Amino acid sequence: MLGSLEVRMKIERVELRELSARLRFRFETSFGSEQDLRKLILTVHAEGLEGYGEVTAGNEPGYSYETADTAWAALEHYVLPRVVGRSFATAAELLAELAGIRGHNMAVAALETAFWDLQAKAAGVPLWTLLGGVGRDLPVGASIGIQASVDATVEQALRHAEQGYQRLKFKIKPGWDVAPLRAVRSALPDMALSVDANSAYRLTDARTFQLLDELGLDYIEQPLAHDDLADHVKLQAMLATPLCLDESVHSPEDARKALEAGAGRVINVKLGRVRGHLQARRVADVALAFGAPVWCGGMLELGIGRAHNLHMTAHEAFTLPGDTSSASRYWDEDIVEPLLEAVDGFQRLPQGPGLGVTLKRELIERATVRSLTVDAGAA
Ligand code: OSB
Ligand code: MG
Repeated sequence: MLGSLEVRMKIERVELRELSARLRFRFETSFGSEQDLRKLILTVHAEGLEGYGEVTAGNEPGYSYETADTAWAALEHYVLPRVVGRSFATAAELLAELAGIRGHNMAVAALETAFWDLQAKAAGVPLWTLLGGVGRDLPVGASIGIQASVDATVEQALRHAEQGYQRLKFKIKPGWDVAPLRAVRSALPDMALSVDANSAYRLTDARTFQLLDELGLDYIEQPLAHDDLADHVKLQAMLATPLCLDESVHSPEDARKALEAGAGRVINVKLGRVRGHLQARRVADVALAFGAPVWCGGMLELGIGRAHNLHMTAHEAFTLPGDTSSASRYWDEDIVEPLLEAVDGFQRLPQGPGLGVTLKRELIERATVRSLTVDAGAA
């Protein structure tokens, strides 16, 4: 019992919305290319307060089997009916109620993170304090999509380095890897660089990674299959560069097994992928126990998800720059105030109770494609 920080709250009503959001750039990865994104946000009403959560699924099942549509269906049919009208004192209690739902972590995380926002608002404290974080400015990098040419890649690299980003990560795919990274390395000899393959390679591509190994990258993110650890162990043994796992880690148990086996040495934590703040903190604790650095990944979030990422990143295990770059890189207008902007390569922790952001309601209304309200009376 955390005493006054733990408040039993009855979930009276949940509003789910799908928003249409256009990125300022087309974002290409090894699994596809997107610009017009379908984003789900939810508002949980309890004890006169509002908690906010965001679904981080993409439009298509390329990064994960979850999509905006599967998350909508999971929330409507399985998640919300189990919790609306019920009271919970902790996120652990809330997750226990949802234990019968296998997977659909991004759908569950939207609710779980909104519940944390409510708890922090009830306690009158910023969310990061409730999560056990350390008050500090958060170093951030930028994730740069596959570009049309090597020159365009170098240009992006120079632009983002000039903006102060503390690590640049480049998306790669077979046939688009060594050449662009060599060019970026010679343009920025001292910059912290990484690559993210989003599972596009196989162990038979080891030669490519041996060439990348010569470029002094901070890490190579998720080179092999999303459901693989065994081949990651073999690849890691051939390389000096640490492997970083993203798609392979859905739980603290996954993180422990991966680090024990030597499948990687760095962990990317994403709230949606691991089911929310409580599990994210447990993943971070596992990594800390292994001495493996952790950082906060991104899913092209709107302001609600971006704010949740920042609060999560306050945990002491998050020592490497995250992907939580400036909101204005992604969007002409974001749905929250204040705008979450990096200054000289650091994001500030939002202050004020809970998430520490307010919703721009008119903008959200205009962007809404569909909405659903589940309330205690109807549930
Ligand atoms: O693998 O980290 C990834 C975006 C969508 C899906 C997966 C990934 C990403 C990114 C972008 O790398 C991170 C961001 O800038 O939000
Ligand atoms: Mg990744």
